Amino acid sequence: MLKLYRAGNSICTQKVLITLAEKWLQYETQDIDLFNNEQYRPEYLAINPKGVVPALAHEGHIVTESTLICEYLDDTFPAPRFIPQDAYARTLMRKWSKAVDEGLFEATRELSFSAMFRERMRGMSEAQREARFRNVGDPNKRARFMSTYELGVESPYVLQAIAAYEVAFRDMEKALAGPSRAAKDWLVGDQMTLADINLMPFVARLAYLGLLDIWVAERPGVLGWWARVQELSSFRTAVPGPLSEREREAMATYGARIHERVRERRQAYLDQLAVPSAAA
Ligand SMILES: N[C@@H](CCC(=O)N[C@@H](CS)C(=O)NCC(=O)O)C(=O)O
Repeated sequence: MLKLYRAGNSICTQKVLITLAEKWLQYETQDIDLFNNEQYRPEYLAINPKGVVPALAHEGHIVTESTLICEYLDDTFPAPRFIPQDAYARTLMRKWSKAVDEGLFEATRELSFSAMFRERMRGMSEAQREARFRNVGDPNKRARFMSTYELGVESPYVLQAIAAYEVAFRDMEKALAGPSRAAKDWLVGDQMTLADINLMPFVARLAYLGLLDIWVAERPGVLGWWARVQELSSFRTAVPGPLSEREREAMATYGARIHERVRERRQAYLDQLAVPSAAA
């Protein structure tokens, strides 16, 4: 039997839920309440020493890291297949996973945190908040958390997030609607792969925060992809399905409060990238 350790509205868990739904797999779940620091309880740290969700238990094995869990599921239950068989296509798929793991995940965390979770943490008692920061063992992660908690959308990490999304959407647009090729439905090859599944929750989170237009209003390839994603029953079951009305409202409300400043910071980032003309 498969058992998934998960948290509500966790983007990393959502990738795994989409993969499970695409494969029609049955599984048990255990909820880990991140706002009650359950991820740092010794019994959970024995499952995932990083103190994060998701984690998957299967036949005596524990698999952590959402990208690896999705690959494990695809290798173990290969019908239907979401890892391309062709070696080059598989490499392209993994490039997208790397983009998520090496930049987009933190980008999404920073934006969500600055918009919303920051407010939730403000509502915690001093002791709870301190426990939360103290328990984050990785100094880099703690610095990010504290900066975004203290500075919100003005944090330098939010600028990194804005830049990471810019690069990801630029590359997605190139892959989906590049000028030299006909528009494509999916990022790698003709079929949906783990590259698409990996990205879905990250794009969805921006959409639910009401921030997606900042990056994609003029990217028809990405807009077409996002429209296709929202039609998938696996996506609907895994991502918007479990969200409560309160969670949806919170994302929309808190996202709206930072929209203008995120837009301005993205514009400043683009302006600073622009090469000055020779006449200037
Ligand atoms: N690279 C990991 C990241 C996991 C991760 O950070 N998960 C978040 C939820 S999306 C979490 O558990 N956060 C709790 C915390 O940092 O205290 C993965 O993809 O599984």
